[in-house]
Amino acid sequence: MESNSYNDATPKSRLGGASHHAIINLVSRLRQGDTRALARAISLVENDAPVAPVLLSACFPSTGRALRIGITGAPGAGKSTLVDRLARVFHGTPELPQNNKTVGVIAVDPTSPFTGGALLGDRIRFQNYHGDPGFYARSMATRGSLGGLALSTADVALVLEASGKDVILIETVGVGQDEIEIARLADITLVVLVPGMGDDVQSLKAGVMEIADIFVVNKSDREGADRVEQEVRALQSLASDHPAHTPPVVRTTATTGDGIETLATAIDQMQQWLLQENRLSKRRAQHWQRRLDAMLRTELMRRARQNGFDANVLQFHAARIASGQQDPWQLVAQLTEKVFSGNST
Ligand SMILES: Nc1nc2c(ncn2[C@@H]2O[C@H](COP(=O)(O)OP(=O)(O)O)[C@@H](O)[C@H]2O)c(=O)[nH]1
Ligand SMILES: [Mg+2]
Repeated sequence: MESNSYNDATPKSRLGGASHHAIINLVSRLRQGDTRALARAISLVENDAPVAPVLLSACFPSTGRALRIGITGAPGAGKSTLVDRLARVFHGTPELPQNNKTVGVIAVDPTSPFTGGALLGDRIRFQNYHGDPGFYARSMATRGSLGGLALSTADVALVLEASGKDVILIETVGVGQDEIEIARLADITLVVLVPGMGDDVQSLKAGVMEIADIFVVNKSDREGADRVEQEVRALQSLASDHPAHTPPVVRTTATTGDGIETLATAIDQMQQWLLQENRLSKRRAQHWQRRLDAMLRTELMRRARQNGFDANVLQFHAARIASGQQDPWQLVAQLTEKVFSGNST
């Protein structure tokens, strides 16, 4: 799971054989709309290649303008279908250009990395955009490595932003902490519910409820949409976490497109709200605070591994600790000292 290349600290291997110049060149191509360069850069970042930090820093100055929208919900709730509809609203289609915004999509579904219906579905749904530089969709295939899924999704989003996309849609399966972290990358988070979950709304993870800016009741063509809506409203009236903003509940039928315009309007209103009183900046600063923390932890662990704190060494020490020959607290203090002094002997 972890990248072993981190163990080798020579400058060449840190760049994975690619020169600094080649990476800068790659970034300048992706910024100009070269889709192949974009795909390559995303792969490097997603695989946690040693060049990733150089690449990301080269991308960073071209970011910050895109609107990032997270779409989270249970498997099969219709997230991908919604993402497809939203992409059409933002980007338009060749027949119906509409807003003409450029759109990037990241689909994160760790439960079905390669063979999942979602990925196949995405390919089919998005194929009419092939060759259009204003649209790019990518499924995250891995769990991410050293820094975890949330961090690698954040990095992929950054690269997509640098390619000049106006809107970035991030689809995640809203189950665990990882997914909540991913949703927190977004400026605006949609939580997708479906009829039939009825009382289950109450069992939704507290974290998922907290991150919702907009509730979408999808599959509203099915019976029970009003029930789900009532459940959400009931929960909202109990919770006072959102004094300034009560997330609206929007009903959709993603398969037919019913309610999508209403949803797009709700997103637009949310964006307007965020632009008032510096709310968006504050939200992004909070995001960066969490991300910095994660980046720092990743880098410290990388340095620790470089300094000999790899799996074998760990195993060796663990055996000694277990048999009482070594004190783990002293060991950790010594190893940390070693990392900070940069002494890798
Ligand atoms: N009846 C109905 N089916 C839907 C709706 N939205 C999506 N679906 C179907 O639900 C299934 C799962 O959709 P998908 O978008 O892949 O869900 P995801 O796993 O949340 O991404 C597919 O067969 C969709 O066609 C809807 O509004 N109504
Ligand atoms: Mg999906």
